[in-house]
Amino acid sequence: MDMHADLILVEHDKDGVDLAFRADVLCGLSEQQKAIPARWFYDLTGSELFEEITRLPEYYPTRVETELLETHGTEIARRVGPNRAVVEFGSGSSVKTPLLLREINPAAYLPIDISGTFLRQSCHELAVKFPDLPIIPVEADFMRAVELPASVRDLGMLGFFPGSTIGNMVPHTAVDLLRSMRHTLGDGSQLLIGVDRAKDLGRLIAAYDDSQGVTARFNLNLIDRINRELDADIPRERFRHVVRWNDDWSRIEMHLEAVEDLAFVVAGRDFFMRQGETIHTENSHKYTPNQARLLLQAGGWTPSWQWTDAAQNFLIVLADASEFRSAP
Ligand code: AVI
Repeated sequence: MDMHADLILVEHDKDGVDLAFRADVLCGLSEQQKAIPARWFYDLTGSELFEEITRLPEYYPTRVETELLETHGTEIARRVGPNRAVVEFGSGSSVKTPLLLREINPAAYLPIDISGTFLRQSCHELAVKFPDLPIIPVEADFMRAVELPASVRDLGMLGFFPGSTIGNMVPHTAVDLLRSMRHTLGDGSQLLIGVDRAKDLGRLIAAYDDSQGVTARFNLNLIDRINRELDADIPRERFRHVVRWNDDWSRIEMHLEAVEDLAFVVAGRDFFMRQGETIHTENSHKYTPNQARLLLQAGGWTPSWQWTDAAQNFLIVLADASEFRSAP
């Protein structure tokens, strides 16, 4: 296997505290509307809980997107063409990534992830399934443009961003990311991206507030992580998982709501919360197909084809890197 690794970007203090995590939590808890970026959900327990979420009957996105890749794999392969380098933004899913790779017969596979641990693990699993495919892990923050190794620069590129993770970003951040992807992948590249569709509210709320309480545990696990890693004493049992639809932003929001007035300490700093006050922990934007295409256009991508399911739950869009033009 051809290995390439950029320098790791995560900084820790002498006690092993992730400095970016501490900064985000202290800053987020000091705001009027308390908020912590959703990326901090994914410690080991959070990642396991997310895997569990993807198997829940109410959580349709993973299932539907996988079915779309299965059903339309041949057509996706025809539109993409062979011998591309597949650049996945994230460590890769154990199901969806092999499905795509098997169909399109690429020249190389490059997953980009900030977490070296997840990256190495998923590359190892893929190398077993695809022994002849050059797999080149890139340890980097894909929210910024990433310089890909020289060995693949002459290949046509296909970016792959499944899972509707784009929906976890507010639109201006989503557009910034799409532009970074455009820079990373270069002229002549393509992007295959999964987007969750706007739909019936009952269906959406159920997907984020499941009957087995797995999503609630996923949300509350953030408190456990803060307590464990940032020397904090937030009383987890005094919080409840809350899911709201924000119509102005067309998004599901997850919050942690204080069930009574609370005081706690995080990394030596005192915080207070009133009963009913919340910590906003996640946004999951839902797009109509037109909105999704507009978002891609704004990010430097011209949609060329799209696939959706009969129930219109989920959308996979294939787009070409737009030519740079200044007018009108
Ligand atoms: C990772 N992301 C696309 C998931 C979503 O649906 O927004 C995260 C998630 N949060 C709660 N359930 C799933």
